[in-house]
Parts: sequence; structure tokens; C-alpha cells
Amino acid sequence: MLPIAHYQQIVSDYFANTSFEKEPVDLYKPVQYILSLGGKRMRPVLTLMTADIFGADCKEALPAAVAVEMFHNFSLVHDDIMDDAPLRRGNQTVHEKWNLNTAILSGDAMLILAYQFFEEYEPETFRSLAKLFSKTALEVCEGQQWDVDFEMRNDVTEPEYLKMIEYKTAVLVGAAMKMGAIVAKTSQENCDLIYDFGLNLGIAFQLQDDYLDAFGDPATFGKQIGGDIIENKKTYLYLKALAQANEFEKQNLLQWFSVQPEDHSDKVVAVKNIFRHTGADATIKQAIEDYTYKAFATLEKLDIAEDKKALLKNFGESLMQRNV
Ligand code: DMA
Ligand code: MG
Ligand code: MG
Ligand code: MG
Repeated sequence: MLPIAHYQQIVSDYFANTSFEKEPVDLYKPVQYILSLGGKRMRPVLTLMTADIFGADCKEALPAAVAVEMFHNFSLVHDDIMDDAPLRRGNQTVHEKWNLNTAILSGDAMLILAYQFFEEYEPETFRSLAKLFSKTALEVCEGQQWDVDFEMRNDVTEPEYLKMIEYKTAVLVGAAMKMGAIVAKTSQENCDLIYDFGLNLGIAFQLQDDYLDAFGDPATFGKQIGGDIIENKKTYLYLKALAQANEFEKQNLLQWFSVQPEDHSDKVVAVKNIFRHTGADATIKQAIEDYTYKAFATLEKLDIAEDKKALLKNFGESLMQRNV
């Protein structure tokens, strides 16, 4: 079976050799900018890998993989506006480098470009891919809406949080994999199982994203450390810290999350200390592992060769260890 690096190479070659800088120039410059900054390319790699696993030539899945990556970048450009984020992939975010209107419109352009890639498939595959894409895109928007709504609430429950990250993040990971399975024309059962695998992997991925937002290394992370704390995001760290805090820590945390001070540095330091003292940092690490192994359990139900399962496990384990 092919190693992960093989799929990463196909995706990075594609983006290195394709220019999205068309007319009108003002709109496509930021599109080219954000796509050329790279990132992990996790989702398109999963699309290619899945197509291969189910017996297709993975190149057949490239248009679908590119569509998924374009959609992901659309959601990031808009996400950075909503989260007031200054940095993405170690560089200025689009709304900081250009302005708000350009960030909104270039995000919209990427969403439309994403959809166009499905036109490269014959009608039956096109229909299946487009249907999955529309459903997923609406769920991501809904998840993002909950994410911003939760900034104003201090009583968010764990099930509400889990539903929110399932929608804003995990459904796209599941869909990225299912698209590879659709292109390979495998059975409905395989499509459903691989979606389920991607969904749990996606939940583990977002938990890790929450962890790194607070505890990542500023030298390599590529985003602003503490951005979630500054924005009063109801992450798993916050929920667990609140649940595991003594009365003093609890009041302290609630107090910090009721304000948005001009200078955020004290808030970030204080909240991270509460996350550590309550053991929320260890609890989230455990949850990341649990969801990754939950994903692996799904693999056992799949009727594919052991080396293919090993490839997917390998990928899941590398995500658990990531620091960006
Ligand atoms: C990510 O949430 C969700 C989407 C749909 C982009 P996030 O704000 O935690 O992502 P990031 O940490 O990359 O800004
Ligand atoms: Mg964000
Ligand atoms: Mg966000
Ligand atoms: Mg984040």
C-alpha cells in the first residue's frame, strides 16, 4: 500500500502548479494567497487515500479532493473573520491583509469554485458528490453559527459542544472520505462506514485543535495562541475546566469569560492556568485518544485488506501527535 507522503505529494503538486489568479484580479489574489500558504491538506489526502483503498486510481478522485480543500479554505477565510483571527498558517489572515469585504467575497468565490470541480464527473457520480457536498456545507454553516452563539453563553453542555464540533468540523472530514469512496463506486455500506470513521477522526481532530489553541507552541503553531480564550469560545477545555473546578476556580473562570479586556495577555495566562490546575488539559488528551480509537473500531467492520486498515490507522495516529 502507498505511504501517506505519496498522496500529500499529489495534492501539493496540484496546488503548486495550478493558478487560481483569474479575472477579476482583486478577488482572486486572496484566493491564490490562502491556497498557496499550504496547511496540512488533510482532507484532500483523505479523499485520495479512500479512493485508492476502495480500488480506484486515486487520480480519479483529484477533482473531488480539490473541491474539498477549496471548501475548507472558504470556511477558514470566513472563520477568521468571525474569530477575529490575525494569523493563519503563519501569515496574515485574508481580512487583515486585504479587508473584510474582500475576505467575504474571496471566500464566496472559493465556495463556488469548489462546487465546479464536481462537474468533471459523469452524471451519476456528480449527483452523489453534489448531494453530499450541499448537505455537508449546510451543516458546517450551522456548526459555525452554534460556535459563535456559544461565545455569549456560559451554560453550554457537553452534548451541545459535541454536536457543534461534529457539524463545524467532523462532517467535512467524513465527507472528504466518503467522496473518495463514491468516486471508487464502492458499496453503500462501505461509504457509510468510511464516513463514520472520518466523523470520529474529525471530532478527535477538533479536540486537538482546541488543545493546541491554548497549549500549542507559538513558534510552530501558525495561529494566535489563546485565540479561543480571547473570544470566549466554549471549547472542550473550557467545559471540562468548569466541570472539574473548585468553587474559587469556577468563579474565576466565569469571570474571565464574561469580559473581553483590551489587553488579553493576563486573561490567556490566567485561563490556561485554570485549564491546567483543573486537569482539563489531561481530560482533553484522553478524549482525543478515545475518539481516535472509536474511529479505529469502525475500521474493523470494513471488508478491506489489513495493510489498508494500517494506512488509515497510521494517519489517525499521526493526527493525534500533530503540533500544527
Ligand atoms: C474550525 O473552527 C471550523 C471551521 C469550519 C473552519 P476553529 O475556529 O477552531 O478553527 P481554527 O482553529 O483553524 O481557526
Ligand atoms: Mg477559528
Ligand atoms: Mg471558529
Ligand atoms: Mg481552533
